[in-house]
Formats: sequence, C-alpha cells, structure tokens
Amino acid sequence: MEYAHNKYIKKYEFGNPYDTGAVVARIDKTAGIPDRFRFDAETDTFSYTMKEKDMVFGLGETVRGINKRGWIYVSNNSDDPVHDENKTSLYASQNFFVVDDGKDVFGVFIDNPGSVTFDIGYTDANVLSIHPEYNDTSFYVIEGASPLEIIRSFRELIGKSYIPPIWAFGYGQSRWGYKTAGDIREVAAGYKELGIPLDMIYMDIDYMQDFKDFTINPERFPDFENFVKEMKTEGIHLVPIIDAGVKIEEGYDVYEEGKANGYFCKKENGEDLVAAVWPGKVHFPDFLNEEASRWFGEKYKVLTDAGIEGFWNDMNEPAIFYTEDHLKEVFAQVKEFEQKELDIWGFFDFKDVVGSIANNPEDYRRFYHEFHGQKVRHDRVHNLYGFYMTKSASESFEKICPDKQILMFSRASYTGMHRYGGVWTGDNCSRWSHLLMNIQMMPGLNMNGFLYSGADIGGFGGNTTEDLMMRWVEFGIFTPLFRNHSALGTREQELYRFDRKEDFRHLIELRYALIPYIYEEFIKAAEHNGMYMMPLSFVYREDERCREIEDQLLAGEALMIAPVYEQNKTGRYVYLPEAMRLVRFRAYNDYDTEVLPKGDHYIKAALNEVLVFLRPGKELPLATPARQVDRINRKELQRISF
Ligand code: MIG
Repeated sequence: MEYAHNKYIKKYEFGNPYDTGAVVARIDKTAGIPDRFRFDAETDTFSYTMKEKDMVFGLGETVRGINKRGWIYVSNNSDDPVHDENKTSLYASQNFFVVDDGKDVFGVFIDNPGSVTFDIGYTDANVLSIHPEYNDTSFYVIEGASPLEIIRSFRELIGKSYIPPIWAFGYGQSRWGYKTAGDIREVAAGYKELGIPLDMIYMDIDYMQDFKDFTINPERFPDFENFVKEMKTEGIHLVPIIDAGVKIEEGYDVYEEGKANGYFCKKENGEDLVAAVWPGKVHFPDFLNEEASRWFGEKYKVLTDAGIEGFWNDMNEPAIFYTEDHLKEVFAQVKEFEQKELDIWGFFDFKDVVGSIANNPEDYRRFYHEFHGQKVRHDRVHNLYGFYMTKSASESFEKICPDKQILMFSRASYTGMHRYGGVWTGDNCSRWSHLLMNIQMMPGLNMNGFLYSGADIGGFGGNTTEDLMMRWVEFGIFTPLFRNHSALGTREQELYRFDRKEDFRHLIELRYALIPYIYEEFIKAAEHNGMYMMPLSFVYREDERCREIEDQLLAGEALMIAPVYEQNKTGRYVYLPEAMRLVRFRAYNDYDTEVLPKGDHYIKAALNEVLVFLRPGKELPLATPARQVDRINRKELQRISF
C-alpha cells in the first residue's frame, strides 16, 4: 500500500477493523474520537449535531433525494425489489458522505463491512448518528474547502474507478425471459430493421442449463461459440449474467471442485451451508477466501473462451430464498401453530414466520468465511460478498483474457468494488417515481466511485408505458450504463415494440452522437477522481438556490440536464444558475437553441424532446451516430458552443 500524504484525511480506529480492501492508501491512525463527533461507548454510536444549513450528500445507492437529510439508511446489502421511500437498505453499502452547509464542509467514510446505520436527522432532526452493529470500524474524516475537493481526497484513498470498454457506452437491450438464440436474434433484428443503434444484448439466467453458472443450455443455444460470433458480426456483444449460488448437483464441475477443495461457505459445524436460489439448492463460493476466489474467477474462462466480453454479477448480496436449516425450523413452527387455537395475533405471528423466509437475518448468521486466514461469521462482513465476487472475476480477467477489456457490473456492492466494476441499481419498477429516483441516485454513486452505473431503463418490475419509457430513455442517454431491462412476465419493452419508433430511434441516435462527449467526461472523472454526474451545488457554490435542486444534474463539465420525469408533462421549470444555451433536441441533427439568462424558466419539452443546457465557454461535440459505438467517427465532430 502506498502511503497517502494527505493531511486532510484522518483515520480513527475502533475495535479490530477488518482489512476490507476498500482503501488502497495507508494513513496513520489518530487517537481519540473523530473530529466533530461525539462517541457513546455504551451504544457504540457516533453523533454529530447538524448545523441548520447542513446538507448531506452521498451514501451511494439509497432511496430518497440527493440531500440525504431527514431519513435513516442502513448499509446492509439486501435483495429487495420494493424500492419504496420507506426502505432503509437496498443492494449496496457505499458508506461515504459529505456534510455541507455551503461554507463548512467535511466528508466521512465508515469502513465497516457489517451493518451500519446512518440516522441523518430521522430520530432527532438535528443529529446525524452512525451506529455500526459491530463496532470494528475504520472511521475516516476528510476535510477540504469544497465537496469536490473532499471527494477527490476520498477517491485517492479508495483508488481509481473501473473503466469499461468503450462499446459498453452504447445502448443495451435486456430482458429476463430471452430463452433461446432465436429470441436474441429477434431482438437484434428488431433493432436493426428500424435502424436503432444497439451494442449489447444481455443474457439473463435463461441461457444456463438449469441455472448452473458457466453452463449453456445446448438445446436452446446450440453451437454457442458460433452464435457469439454471429452476433459480433452484427456488431452486438452478448453479455451473460452470473449468479452467486452454485447448484448442488453431482457431476457438475463447479460444484464438485468447490466441494472437494472446501471453497464453499461453511456453517459452524463445518458443513457447507445449503441455501436455495434459482438453481434450487446451492452452496455459496467463499469469495473472501483468496484461493476460492481465484478458482471461481477462472471459471469465467468458459465464457470468455467462447468470445464473451462482458458480464453482470447477480444475486450477490447474497440473496437467499431459503436455507435448508431455516426451512426445517419453519416447518416445525408451522406444525406448532397448527396444534394451537390461533387468535388473530397468533395468526399474524404465523404469517410472519412464513413470510420472512427469504433473506432472513438469522440465515446470514449461519455461515462463515475464511477471510485473511481467519474464520469470520458472514454477518460481520456481509456487505463484502458482492464486492469480492466481482473482484474475483475482474482479477481473473487479467489472466484469462489479458488483452481484452471486459465489461463487468454487479448488483451488490461495497465501497472499493468501484475499482473492479460498475453497478446497476437492481429491481426498480416501471414507475415515474423510480425515474426520479434514478436521477437522484447518480450523484451518490459517483461520489463513491461508481461512475459506470445506471438503472433498468423503463423499469424492471411492473408494466411500463410508452411515455414513461421515452422519458426514461431521455435521461438514460446521459447515464454511462444505458440498459433497457425488464422482468419475466411484465409487458415487453424493447423499443421497436412501441408506436413512436422514429422518436426512439432519434433518441438512441442522440446518445450515440453524444458518446465522444460522455466518454471523454467519464474518463476525466475516472482519471482525476472526479464526478461525471453532480448536483448543481457542487459547482455553483455561491448560489443558495442550487442547494435545493433535486431534479437537475450536471453531466460532465459542459452540460446541465433537466429531465422531465412526470406523466403528461410537456415542459418543466428549470433553474439556471448562470446564463446558458438551451439545446432542445428532437434528434442529434434536429434541435433548436436559445440563450437563456440566469434564473427560473418554464421550458417546453414535448414527449420526444430532450433538454440540454450548455454552460458558458463550453462546447458540446456531436458525432454522427452509427449502429454501434465502434463505428462512430470520434474525430469528425460538429460542435455547438456557447
Ligand atoms: O430473483 O435473473 O436484479 O435483473 O433479471 C431475480 C433474474 C433474479 C434479479 C436481477 C434481475 C434479473 C433477475 N434476478
């Protein structure tokens, strides 16, 4: 580890912190209680009294607004497809935030891989408290003159962000339910026929044989290697999913090898934990064990050898439908209930027992890892599991396909995983409020280094509508990961299925026209530890109004965006912190522009129009779109300037 000569970062330690791998630079520890905080040793709670004007930014993939003040967040990676406002945990634990009153600003990073509660003015409106379930914590306080300065210091601490291959900035189509090569060919043809650009088609669990990782169903995908080639000649990368759980099945090599070498997570008594997920009964590879991690990572070779260059890692919180042990307990309890005369409360108790089988907290205390040579109970390091699964893959790519850049993103994450891959934000829903949530999540993700990120465009669960899809695409145009994905059984949402096909083509073409800009701004953010998507107040420090803007973002150094995220709206209010050039795009080569003064404006934006605001002194380069990213001429650009 390099020594970080950063006098603005102070590190405090409590208990025996794990070396989580989040941090790449070494910092001497400071004795005592973190600056600005009080510590109650009885309850293991750190607290800070918020100033009236303090706003809190960060915590990555969490519900609610850009300013996190007023709610309680629990870092405890959870497979929960109901992303309501009252949820406290989603799939990610990104424990960095910045407190900013406009003048005085500081950052905090809590490096603790167990459950950590961030109560940001929920219990007491003026108190921000941090409570780790197990207080083995490295607590970092980062000082600096501005949020961006603090973020840069933090990111020096945790290392550079993952950069995907440039084709991963194209548009991708996904759906849980493409079952055969034929289904996928149909998707490719649907896009090609309408001339809508497309770089990726994602393969969900249906491609596997009985949901076994690193297998391909030979009936539904005969001659897979040639199919991968065929798609590549169409310009399309196939991107298969990999799940965390390994099916228990005699003769299945991944199971047999894992079993023989002791690579699966074990219970207290030394037996391998038996859980159930899509494949039925599974074991969980112990990604925290270096040897097991190396072994599993090399399995991706089965697919990279077949020409695959991208993956998404799923179910790696890990999601547990049930464990064998817990299910036995539940059956026993159900029998007891059956013997009893149930009163109404008894009935609800019964319902709770049955209803809390999946992702049960008890189950996360039933198994162990071998982490840095020590036996560690899972719940203490729970939030590392998805991170280490992704690290395992990423480290193996350097060996199994050293001259290829691989696309990799994950559902579960922890700070530090941003060096190995991106994230998608899991099972959102086809709701307008989830489009807004997507907008509001981006800054926190970027702060934590997850630059390559995005949501399921159009919404995963539920049935989308054409107008929601269009507005979501209009925002997705600006997110680095730009993927349309939906759940089994929901309304089909490939863009060619809608009526306004031309509009969709124009919008996707606009994304491709913007790729030189988006890619360059992304690389700048990755290389200089900056942000690609920012809240306005990070740049317009003096402007009080910007502090409360929750639905406009800066995208790179030249642009402000103001997406429309409400149904039946043909315009919206936009606040301009300085004079800007509005570019109202209908297509990359069909737009009108107007210089607008600083202040509030009501701006028209018909359903097929995208609002982009160019900052003074900046230029927006536009390429001629192509069917794939690789075919874009990134040298020949038109420029809109202001
Ligand atoms: O339990 O593989 O978030 O994107 O389509 C659901 C099926 C499992 C969850 C992922 C989603 C994916 C789905 N998976």
